[in-house]
Amino acid sequence: MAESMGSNSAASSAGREPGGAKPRAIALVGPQGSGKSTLFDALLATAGAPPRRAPARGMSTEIRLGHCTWMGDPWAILDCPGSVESAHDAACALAVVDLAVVVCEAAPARAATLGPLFRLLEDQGIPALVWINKIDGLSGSIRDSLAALQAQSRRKLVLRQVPIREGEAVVGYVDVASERAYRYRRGEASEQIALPEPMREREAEARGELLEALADHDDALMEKVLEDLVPEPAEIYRPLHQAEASGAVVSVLLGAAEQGNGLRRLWKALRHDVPWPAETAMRLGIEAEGEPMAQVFRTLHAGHAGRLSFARLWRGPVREGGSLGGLRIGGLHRFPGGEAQKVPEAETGEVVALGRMEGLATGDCPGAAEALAFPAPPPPVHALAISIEDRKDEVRLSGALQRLAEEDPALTVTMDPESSQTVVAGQGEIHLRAALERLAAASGVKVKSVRPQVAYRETIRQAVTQHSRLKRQTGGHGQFADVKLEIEPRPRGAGFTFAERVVGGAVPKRFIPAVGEAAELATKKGPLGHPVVDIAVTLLDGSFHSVDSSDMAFGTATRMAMQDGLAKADPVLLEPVDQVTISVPAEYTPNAQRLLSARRGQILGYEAKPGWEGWDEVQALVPAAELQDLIIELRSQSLGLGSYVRRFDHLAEARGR
Ligand SMILES: Nc1nc2c(ncn2[C@@H]2O[C@H](COP(=O)(O)OP(=O)(O)O)[C@@H](O)[C@H]2O)c(=O)[nH]1
Ligand SMILES: [Mg+2]
Repeated sequence: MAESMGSNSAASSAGREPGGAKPRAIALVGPQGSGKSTLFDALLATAGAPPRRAPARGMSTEIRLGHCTWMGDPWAILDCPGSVESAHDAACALAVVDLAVVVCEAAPARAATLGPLFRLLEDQGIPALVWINKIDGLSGSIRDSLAALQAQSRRKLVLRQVPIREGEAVVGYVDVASERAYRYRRGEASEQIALPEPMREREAEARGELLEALADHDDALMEKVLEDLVPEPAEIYRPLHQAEASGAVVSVLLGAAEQGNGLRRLWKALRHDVPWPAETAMRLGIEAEGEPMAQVFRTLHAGHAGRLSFARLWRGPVREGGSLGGLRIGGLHRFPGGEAQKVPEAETGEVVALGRMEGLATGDCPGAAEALAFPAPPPPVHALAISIEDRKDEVRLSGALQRLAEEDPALTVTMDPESSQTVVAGQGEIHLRAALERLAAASGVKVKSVRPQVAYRETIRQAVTQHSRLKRQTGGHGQFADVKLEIEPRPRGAGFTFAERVVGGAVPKRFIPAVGEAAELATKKGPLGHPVVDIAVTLLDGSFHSVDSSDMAFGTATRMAMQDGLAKADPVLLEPVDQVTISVPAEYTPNAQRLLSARRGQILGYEAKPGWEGWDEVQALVPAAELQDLIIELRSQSLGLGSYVRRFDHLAEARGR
């Protein structure tokens, strides 16, 4: 018999109405290379969605959306990129789905890579299910894998399938809830077999754990467990749906996406366990009644299709040409098998792309009276300055840059007024490289990337008195001004001051403001080429000419005095020093400390990261110039898990640079 698909058709009624089931949405998330895209294709194929033209595998950096129908229920599946640098894209998608399918491998040594994802799901209250993929290559016991995963999850993980092995190879599984055994068949539904005798004990153990986990949340089941009675399947499935929807437990399923193994079992679990849009709406605080409302989780400029706003429709229906939150819906697209297709309307629960809705940004909720949460982009950890070969491309480039930032909230584009550099900052080297490639493709402009300039400053270490005289005779009317300035160092952070101690009107009052302005202007660029900070300038004395003196003449004389005076006052370079907080799993804390010390960092200490069991936060003061590639090395020394935040702390003398 084929893997049973309809046996438990008395599904929960929350989303079912006479008109049929409301569309549900899931996101496939998990580490890079775990098989999310393979699973995405396999789920769509198993559901009979039209095959896609090009299998877009490999290093996926974009979210993919697919629509399909499984046993009469409509679904949207989001294949999310897995790299840490794309984590914000995944977080945006997770904000609008009913459940996350965490795709991972049975590799206890790398279980820690799932920590941040589990934490996000827990903190946001997003229901989840774990799919341990590549079960065809399982080495070691599934028990060890589960224990390693459990160590990363605050939610209780319950194993729903026990692998059946012949030698080392996994050839099938026992379904723990139904106690049925199945043998995998490549690319086909599994075949039910008799429960192998040697499996009984292991199956009973897993079943005991499942029941115990559920009994904690269900009194009726608790009674049966305590009395050693065998519960009916429905007595298991109902509390399972509830415990999963509330995030109390996370089911763990097994399979091999590439071999097509375990897919129908996964579909069945999705069908029964994934909360309905109405349940998710309740979780998110969305009113059931009201005008149509959607939440945008991604914005894309899709060539001829124009600007697409991918959104979950929390309250429908909407029609093409109709309006949403006062904006006209220029188009509606669904993605059967992953290919865009125009549709006339969309209903509550659907994930659709809204076409040409100007002014709509990622995170917006057109039509909402309620305030919905949406993840804030993480602070940038890597930056590049871009330069173009041809200045006349500037306008085209700035338009493309704006679209790029709009598509990717984890990317910031700023113009550094000091260096005149356009600085693109984001989540890592690959993130920025991909962004610049998209930029070049979209704008047709050749861009080069360089290191962003560090905002050096300079100051002086010695007080000087500088006398300067301007005397010019050009024809009749001349220019005359004479100033004597004292230039003194001030403490770090004290800033610039100007004062005067002129006696006897040696410099008339009316010229003194011009001296002060010129002195301050001269700090814009000091003898070392950087802005000068923390100095006091005092006008001590001077002289003037009743006809030839003017504001301009006193300004010029002051500039000369500043230029000469600063150069003689023992100028010194000041470099910005940032306070850096690295967060890493505790086993990598020594690596983080070593890395900071090697970058002229002054370690301030470390402590347990609040709310993150097993993680530390290492604090240090590090020169900004040393932070440019920090994230690359940090990740390579922490299984990709380390991250950091920085903020300017102070300026420090950089002698000998
Ligand atoms: N052995 C095995 N390999 C798989 C399985 N599923 C995916 N892969 C392979 O794992 C690699 C990464 O898959 P992909 O779907 O691109 O991973 P993603 O980064 O999570 O989207 C590819 O080479 C796949 O062929 C599976 O079930 N078994
Ligand atoms: Mg992928």
